[in-house]
Amino acid sequence: MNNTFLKACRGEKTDYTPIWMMRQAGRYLPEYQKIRGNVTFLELCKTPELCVEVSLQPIDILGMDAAILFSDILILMEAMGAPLEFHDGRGPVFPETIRDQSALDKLIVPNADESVGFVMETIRLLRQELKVPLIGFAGAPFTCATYLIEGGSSKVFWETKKMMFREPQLFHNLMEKITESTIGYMQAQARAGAQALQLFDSWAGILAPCDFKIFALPYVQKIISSLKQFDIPLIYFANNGSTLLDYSVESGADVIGLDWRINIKDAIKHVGNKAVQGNIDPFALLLPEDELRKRIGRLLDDASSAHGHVFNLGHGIHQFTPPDQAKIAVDAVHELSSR
Ligand code: 1CP
Repeated sequence: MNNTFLKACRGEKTDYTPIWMMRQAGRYLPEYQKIRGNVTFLELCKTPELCVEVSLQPIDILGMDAAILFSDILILMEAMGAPLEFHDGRGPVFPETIRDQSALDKLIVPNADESVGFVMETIRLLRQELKVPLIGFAGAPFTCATYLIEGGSSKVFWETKKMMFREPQLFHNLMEKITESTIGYMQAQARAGAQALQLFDSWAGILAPCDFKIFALPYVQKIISSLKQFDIPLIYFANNGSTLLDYSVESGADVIGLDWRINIKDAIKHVGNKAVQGNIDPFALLLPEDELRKRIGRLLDDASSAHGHVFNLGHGIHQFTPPDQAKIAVDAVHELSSR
């Protein structure tokens, strides 16, 4: 068993810096596309045997030090009773938006083992196959709320911010319900065998720090504290979150995910005795090999003072990234960090 990732999360000494990449199981891999060619995205998410296969691909093909469960943050929203559609090229769509109390009242707090049992089955099956640790995940409540309120992806988040500022109580009620659901969901993942859990807050960076503190952070803290009993590393990643870094630390997570917009050395000064995860620009994978290796070497140096460093991209790997370039990065991290 290769436990390098778990050790780095706990700030223990490792023989080399472990690496995985956010969204590593996905569209940039031809092997993923082959499977995805035969099923819709939602069918794929609900078929444990196929989820296992695509979760294993980046481990087998690229040599990542951790696997992440193949699923999507929006699967839980569907289990809460929000019909979910995925349209090729347009991304997720929630035709029934949540913009008033009566729509919110129709959402439920699901029993995760029953309503998304396929996720737990995927975790159990993966644990039998894997020789590296398995990361489970969920979307952070604020990020999930934006999809429910907007009815899908958004650029300006008009409806979300309108609700926050005009009907704050309604917004908090929605956050409360998503939080309760997420606690049940992540606890079920831990019981099924997830060895670390990550909360993805992809849209946290659209918030002013004062609003993040009131409308998002308390819910992240509630989820994190409900997971401490499992004694597994908890990772919080706020995308575009450099200005929220001190609050990310207050989340209670053991590992602070960093996007590429901050120098990791500066970030480490803020995180105290927690580990960091990140943070190379996903597009830097397009650099010529020698420059990519140099950049990785610099990042490893900059992170040398961290109390545990998990190498990652600053956000998800882009779908058009050549897999060979991802492989160069994995090998470079292993080689340049080996001690
Ligand atoms: O066509 C396809 O095959 C669907 C593409 C795809 C994939 C491969 C989507 C649609 N989701 C996923 C998998 C996925 N999503 C994983 C798999 C595990 C991994 O390898 O990491 C994970 C962790 C997610 C999480 C996710 N989904 C996030 C958080 C992370 C991030 O990237 O910020 C978000 C915001 C989503 C929503 C989502 N899922 C898919 C799309 C197109 C979107 C919308 C993104 C947007 O609004 O811009």
